[in-house]
Amino acid sequence: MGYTLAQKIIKAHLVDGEMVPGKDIGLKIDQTLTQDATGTMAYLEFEAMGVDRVKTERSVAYIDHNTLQTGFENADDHRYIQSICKKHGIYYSHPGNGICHQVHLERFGIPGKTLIGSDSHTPTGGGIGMLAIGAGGLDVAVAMGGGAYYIPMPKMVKVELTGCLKPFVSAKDVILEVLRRMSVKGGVGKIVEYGGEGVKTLSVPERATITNMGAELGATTSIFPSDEVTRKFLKAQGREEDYTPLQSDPDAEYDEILTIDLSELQPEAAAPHSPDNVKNIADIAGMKVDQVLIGSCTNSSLLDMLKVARIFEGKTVHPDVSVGIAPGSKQVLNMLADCGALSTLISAGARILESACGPCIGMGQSPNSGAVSLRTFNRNFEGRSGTADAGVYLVSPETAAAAALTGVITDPRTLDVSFDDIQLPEKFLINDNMVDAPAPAEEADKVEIKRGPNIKPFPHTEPLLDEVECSAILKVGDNITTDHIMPAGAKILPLRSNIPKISEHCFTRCDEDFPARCKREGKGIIIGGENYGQGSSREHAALAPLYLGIKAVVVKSFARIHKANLVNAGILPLTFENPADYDKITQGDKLSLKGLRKAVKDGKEIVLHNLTTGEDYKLTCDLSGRARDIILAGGLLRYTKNQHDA
Ligand code: MIC
Ligand code: SF4
Repeated sequence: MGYTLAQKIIKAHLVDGEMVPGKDIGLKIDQTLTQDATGTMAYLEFEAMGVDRVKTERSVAYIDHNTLQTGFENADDHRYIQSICKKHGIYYSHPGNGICHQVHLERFGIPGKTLIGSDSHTPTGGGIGMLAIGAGGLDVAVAMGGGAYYIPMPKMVKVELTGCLKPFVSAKDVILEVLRRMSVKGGVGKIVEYGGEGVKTLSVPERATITNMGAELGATTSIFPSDEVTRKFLKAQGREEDYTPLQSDPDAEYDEILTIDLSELQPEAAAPHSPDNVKNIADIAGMKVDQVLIGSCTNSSLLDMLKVARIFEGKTVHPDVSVGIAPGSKQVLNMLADCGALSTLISAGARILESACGPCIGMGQSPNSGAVSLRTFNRNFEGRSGTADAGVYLVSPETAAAAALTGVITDPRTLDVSFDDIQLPEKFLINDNMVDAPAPAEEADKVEIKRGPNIKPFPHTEPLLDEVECSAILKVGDNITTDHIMPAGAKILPLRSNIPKISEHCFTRCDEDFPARCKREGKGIIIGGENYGQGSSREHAALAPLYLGIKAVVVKSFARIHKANLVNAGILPLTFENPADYDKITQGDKLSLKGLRKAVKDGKEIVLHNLTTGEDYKLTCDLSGRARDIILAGGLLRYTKNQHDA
């Protein structure tokens, strides 16, 4: 039997385990990336491991999330990360150089290599045939130290693309269609591979839009073959030597196959408040729009921006719409300036934003009350924009630009413009002057680490307790996102390197009193529904609950990265054997767990006793052997230290 593309890369990087779906595998990691909102914590963890130089082929730290500097905190974190990079062998991408995923694709990604990043949209790299996976900061720290990265061996899904996109239907509509069919939890435990004749018709930036937003499927990653289109892209980036052709074997077997005829797709939108709430634009056309934002790691390539500029040529944006545009990287912005397209965007009345995440993570540009905001981004979770009652629609750049002009949701196919002459350049503008190389190893000793007063150490952890008696301190429903657990936004993000402080905001979007209640009770168990912890890779969604005394999270099912983050933090992730038991627990019930250490060690079922009702519920602790050892040790940092000390 032949191998799928992802299986080939996994096989070439396998250092532990067997390639049997669901069984844990350890992968050698070639490259890592971090961004600043997760990076400070990841580097504190890296420092705690006591490794001098990174052991990867390439590690890059990007500053793109916390770029709104309303106090000293973010700037201090940037300085800290810059000094860490210099000392420990990591490349440092300055603020202004662009969004991590866009820049990594342009300048560092290599087909066939493995990449993990402390950001859930790391799969953007799948656009050039990398096995690129989002992970918690601690996993990235371990990989930088030369340790393997562990995941359950995913199942393989093939998306067979046929035909070719019609004008004004774009890559965003492809991934929205996949989301419509698979849902936000349809990809959990799976890798999505794109194949078929239609692949050839998609450029690398278009492929990257699709793999980027594969994160919203809950998939481990998504990947495209590396082919002539990839070679041309790398050549245009002055990196043809990084090209290797890669594809799945003709007789590769997939667990699931989906077929999409590109020529049948229509412009689509993910309506509030979930990326899989997909509607046809034609069905929602005419709705009044208050804000249009174009950018984010999903849709901020040169190609996207050139199309928007073409739509805006000689026009003025609608007076009732606030239009913001954030080109994804310095390369994109520079090239837009050089070809005059930037001037077109400015003339039309767009607000040009920094090449950074910005509004996508609630760093500014919160829309007006009750607004309809059209965004080319990848997440539209309630409240993420910073305006609690705003409704965010996720759309393609073409659809966003059309609405920016008309003031209402508009099918871009009704526009009277042509993209026929818009193509990727033969040569991109290459200027890496905002990426600092690290100091040579022999000078590393001289580099001083700069720590600001907001940077607080990793919270205290302890080996798993054998018994826990505490209340169901919070009960939440299905599809709880990490934005619910640990909200972001301009006010809270500067606290990412200060767990005691950031924990005061934990779950406050669902329940204002949660942090105070945790402090009063000292410990607790969280009860949740399906797909608990979907979305971001932020380990803060595990570290803040850890700091607040959460001992276990009992749910119907988990999202992958968050479950791994709970394990890494030493919080017990448990699932109901019978999902109906979820309904029998009321917030505030007194609960008890006994004989935990032995049950976890032996992989046996655990009984949750409800002291308030007298009932028992059977729970599963579905973890690999290594994950069980991590939980027993009290988290990955303790586990790694114990291993070093042994
Ligand atoms: C996001 O899109 O939610 C983020 C902000 O990029 C996160 C990382 C973070 O919370 O810092 C992600 O996707 O992992
Ligand atoms: Fe940044 Fe948004 Fe992409 Fe997250 S999804 S990396 S916040 S642009």
